[in-house]
Amino acid sequence: MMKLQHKGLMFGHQDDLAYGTTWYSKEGRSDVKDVCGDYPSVIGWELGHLELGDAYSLDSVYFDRIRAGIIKASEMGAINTVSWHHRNALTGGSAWDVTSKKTVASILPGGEKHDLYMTYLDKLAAFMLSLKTKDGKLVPVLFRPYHEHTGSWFWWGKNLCTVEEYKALWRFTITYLRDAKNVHNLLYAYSTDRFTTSEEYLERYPGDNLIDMVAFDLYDRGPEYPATLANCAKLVSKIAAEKGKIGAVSEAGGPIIKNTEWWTKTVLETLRPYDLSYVLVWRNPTMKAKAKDAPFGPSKGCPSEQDFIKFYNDPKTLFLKDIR
Ligand code: BMA
Repeated sequence: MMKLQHKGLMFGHQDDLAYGTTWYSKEGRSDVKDVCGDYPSVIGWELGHLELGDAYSLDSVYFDRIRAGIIKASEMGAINTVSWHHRNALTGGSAWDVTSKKTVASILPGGEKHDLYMTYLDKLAAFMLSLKTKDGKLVPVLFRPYHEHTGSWFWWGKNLCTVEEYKALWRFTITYLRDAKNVHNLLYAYSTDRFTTSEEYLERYPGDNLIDMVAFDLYDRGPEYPATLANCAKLVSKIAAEKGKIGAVSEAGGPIIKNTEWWTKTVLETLRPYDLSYVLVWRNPTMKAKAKDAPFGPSKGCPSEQDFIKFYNDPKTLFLKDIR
């Protein structure tokens, strides 16, 4: 990934192999491949509800399928990244439950929910250690928990915990997974939401010894998007270069039904000047199940299909065939 980040911009898609706008769980199928004939080079997965011991995720994907998909993607030569919208251990609510400012403190050592949090991590560790190829090799995964913390919509967000508590959460989590659970197949990604300065970006950064990738999430919600995306991309690629880390746009998404040149004119032209590892767009919920969520990736017959093919054909973008 360090070398590829100077060669081009990889394309990622959340849950790409799990479901698409019109299908669910079909071996080998991908909305992106339906459109351009190639798979994304980065595949995102979500582990929310693994901590509950459930059979399937909060996005209705069976964990057995996620495991098989991660292994398959790695064997194909793709990079896997995993997010985790795990539940609020203090209130019992979802990751979006921001009713208490004590959740982070409660799961840290000494806190009333610390033991419960360790059971979450035990389940996570077992899952990560089960990611083995046929020849017994552990699959490397870019793990990206506690993201978008410069906003305050998750229980780990900026207004819900102190800087020290947030850093301690990372420190404890990584140390426990690595030293107590012997998990060594993870790279750790720090990923903010929007920010304007390097100081703001790094305010809650847990440290160079813990983090492998510096990234940010940014969705297109209006005309200021290209300028904001350019500024964040400029700052993160600079921080990545200075620290010798991978830099990425860990989540993006735009109004691709209305803005049919979003792929080339907005994303590609804005990110072209920067050496970033990848841009990942969020999921394509199956229309029937979640009609309220718009798809962020392309799909066969969607209005921006031709523009996505242009994006695919541009030498700057790297899909699976480009990195194998
Ligand atoms: C959000 C939405 C939700 C989803 C969550 C976790 O951005 O897509 O529908 O449950 O991510 O993947």
